[in-house]
Amino acid sequence: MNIENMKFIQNFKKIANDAWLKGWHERNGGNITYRLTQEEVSGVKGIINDDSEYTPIGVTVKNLANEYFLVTGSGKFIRNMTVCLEENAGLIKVDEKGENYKIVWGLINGARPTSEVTSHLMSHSIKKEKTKGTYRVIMHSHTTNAIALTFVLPLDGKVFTRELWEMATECPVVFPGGIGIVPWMVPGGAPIAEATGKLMKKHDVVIWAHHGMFCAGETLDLTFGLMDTVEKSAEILVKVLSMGGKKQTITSQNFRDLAKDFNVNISEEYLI
Ligand code: 2HA
Ligand code: ZN
Repeated sequence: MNIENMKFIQNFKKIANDAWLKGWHERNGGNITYRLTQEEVSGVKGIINDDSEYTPIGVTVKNLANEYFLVTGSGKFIRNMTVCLEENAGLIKVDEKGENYKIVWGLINGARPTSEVTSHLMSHSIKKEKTKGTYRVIMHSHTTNAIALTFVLPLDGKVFTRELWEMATECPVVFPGGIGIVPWMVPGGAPIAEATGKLMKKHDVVIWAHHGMFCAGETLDLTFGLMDTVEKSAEILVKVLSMGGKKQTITSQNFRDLAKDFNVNISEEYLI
């Protein structure tokens, strides 16, 4: 079977293109990774090349031993994922210790996995543990409005969560776990991966101040939808602040009523 016809590849290209059209991925900005299912790994067995060298991940992710990921390439443009996937993305395999990875398909002509591969794998590891393996996607986007807010709001996850929940009624239903904030850090290494991973224990959404957003989810569609919902809410907040700020809003009691009717758990820490 041609890998390009496989459903997960088609879904990956679809959300990459949708995210590009949203304006979240200028030049080589942002990166997406997907952990393959057992069936998908079996499906690609015939085309993978096991000969490449291992590269250190930079952190240890024991529970990802022998897992396969579809990853975008370092310096590659999200808008080109639909043009030629094997030039711009590839499959990597993690070794049995969870310390190294190797490229087994794609990333041709000397391309490397995303510069944020350490943050992605760290977050995958934490989500796999926390969700008993149901989460498979990490997406990092340069979402304009969420970034803009990191210049204005205090860099406090409780403040971001509450402000963004208030901007759209469905928000606490879509991200009841709230948002974590990483203060500005040098991207691309183990320290920012550890900081992001720590927040991923509690949240599906982590914002990197003055840089972008990380979202985690079960499927490519759900993860894109989460990113889209948070960014839409951030856009409303930017408009509200530009019009002079809130004159009325959704109250803590409104949120409690919503939680009851929609059967979601909303932590009281956001409802003070
Ligand atoms: O350029 O988004 O964070 C890729 C990135 C780095
Ligand atoms: Zn980035």
